[in-house]
Amino acid sequence: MSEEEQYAEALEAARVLFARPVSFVMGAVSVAQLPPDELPEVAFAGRSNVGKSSLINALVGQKYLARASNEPGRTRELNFFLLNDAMHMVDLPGYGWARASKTTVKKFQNLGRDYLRGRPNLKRAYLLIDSRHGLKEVDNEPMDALDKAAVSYQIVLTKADKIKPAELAKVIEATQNAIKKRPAAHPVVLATSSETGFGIPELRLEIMQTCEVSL
Ligand SMILES: Nc1nc2c(ncn2[C@@H]2O[C@H](COP(=O)(O)OP(=O)(O)O)[C@@H](O)[C@H]2O)c(=O)[nH]1
Ligand SMILES: [Mg+2]
Repeated sequence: MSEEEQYAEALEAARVLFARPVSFVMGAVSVAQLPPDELPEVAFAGRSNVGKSSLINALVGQKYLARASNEPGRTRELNFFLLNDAMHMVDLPGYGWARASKTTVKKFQNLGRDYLRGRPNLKRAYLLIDSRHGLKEVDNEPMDALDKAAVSYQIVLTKADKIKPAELAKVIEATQNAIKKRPAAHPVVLATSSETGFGIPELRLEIMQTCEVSL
């Protein structure tokens, strides 16, 4: 089999995995409430409104599994989703939401941070960044924390449909350059659109391989 055929086959396996049953497990508001850490897990982090919930919905091909909302304060929990009884995906609380009170914001950030630091079965965190904006000052804190905790993370650009392909290529390059010296960052920056499905099959495959799930 040629390399391309092998890759096509792997993408197909990932498509099948993400079409398997998926369910909402729970929303945890403290680390004490987290479900058992037996299954491999990936988590999605990023600013409020960056497209975390939409990306999870796009991955599993469902519109309403993760609640995508224009009201960012409503997703203040760590939301756990179980795929194929084999792995968890976790929708983390968004950071950098100015409208909630300072203490509320802090509390949720701490929860997300405590989770990211101390979860033994977390295989990788996906840090979502809006394609139109690229990395911002506010994104440094989570990257610093992940580097310090030596938690593997990869940047996923979202809403790629909102900019031209040439601009997207520039943002990918600038982002890859910006993270070069970050020890826990995956060197490859992925680009996705939950709206068009661009990049979704490739991300499915990444997650499947990261969690070492087989069909
Ligand atoms: N055009 C476009 N809009 C998106 C995309 N992903 C999310 N959105 C929109 O961005 C807003 C925030 O998305 P959401 O998933 O709730 O973000 P979250 O707060 O990070 O969970 C919603 O209005 C989504 O419809 C995308 O890939 N393309
Ligand atoms: Mg959300």
